[in-house]
Amino acid sequence: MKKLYKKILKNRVHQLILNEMMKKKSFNPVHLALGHEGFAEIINSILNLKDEFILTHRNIAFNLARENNIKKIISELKYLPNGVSRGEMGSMNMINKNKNINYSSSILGNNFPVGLGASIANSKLSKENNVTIVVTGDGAIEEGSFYETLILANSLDVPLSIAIINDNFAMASKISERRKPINLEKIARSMNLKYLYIGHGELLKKIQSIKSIFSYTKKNNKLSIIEINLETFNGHCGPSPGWPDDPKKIFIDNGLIIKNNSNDIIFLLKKKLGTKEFNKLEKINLNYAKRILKLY
Ligand SMILES: Cc1ncc(C[n+]2csc(CCOP(=O)(O)OP(=O)(O)O)c2C)c(N)n1
Ligand SMILES: [Mg+2]
Repeated sequence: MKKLYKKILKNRVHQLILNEMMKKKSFNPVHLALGHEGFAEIINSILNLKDEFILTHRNIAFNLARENNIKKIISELKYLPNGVSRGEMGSMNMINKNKNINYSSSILGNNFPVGLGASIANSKLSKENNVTIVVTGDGAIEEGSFYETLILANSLDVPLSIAIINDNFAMASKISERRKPINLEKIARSMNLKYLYIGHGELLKKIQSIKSIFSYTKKNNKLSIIEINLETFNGHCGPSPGWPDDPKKIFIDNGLIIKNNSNDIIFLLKKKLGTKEFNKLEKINLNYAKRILKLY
């Protein structure tokens, strides 16, 4: 467990490093995922390297979970040949074929059918049965392709899992400003699909349930849905027209915790690890960040 906690802390410090670099305009704005670290690291720790990830514009927490080498991620953001994707994909479409992240799309909803195709390749067209995970958001499930993919994936019996990160946020809007609620549990029940709900601050208590749903999907070739409610601490995509301060109000010098409540997984980890152990690990991470930031 401690190994996982350390990885979550590392994911946070890596994103804080990118945030500081963004303030200096070291690369184009990145859709940071501050607040998503725990979910990304837990999923990465459960799935193996042969399982395939199909991501969105906000892919950074998963890319950092799969590729621990921040220098390769920074190179990708700078479009350099030693980046995770030879500097050809940049931020919103960042993939990493060596880590089986084979598709990330800036076009909302367009990764659902791609993920379904990948899951066919990973099961029916393969001797093995590997899980494909499509990650998406509360905004992207408003696209028709989400529902089409549910229907077809359910009919085809494939080891596909769709993870919906519900941060009640899309560009600048809350769900209530855009649409009526969508009850994913009821949709899943109506289609006889397994569905797992993770509420705010519940993630660390649901690790076993996440393991179980993936193992069900893999064993039975059945589509499953995971919905997590969490808070994204940054705004849409870094300093850019419309969001000039995003996320300039977050400073690495303030430490790894962004919010002093249970919405922040790092705050929860401090409670789990105890203040003394947490402070020690935080110091190690912040010194590491200083060394990395000096290089650029
Ligand atoms: C087809 C399409 N429509 C609109 C957009 C513009 N757009 C980019 S991100 C975004 C909101 C996405 O919200 P969500 O899926 O909840 O992801 P989040 O940014 O919260 O992680 C929108 C509308 C787009 N990229 N693609
Ligand atoms: Mg969202």
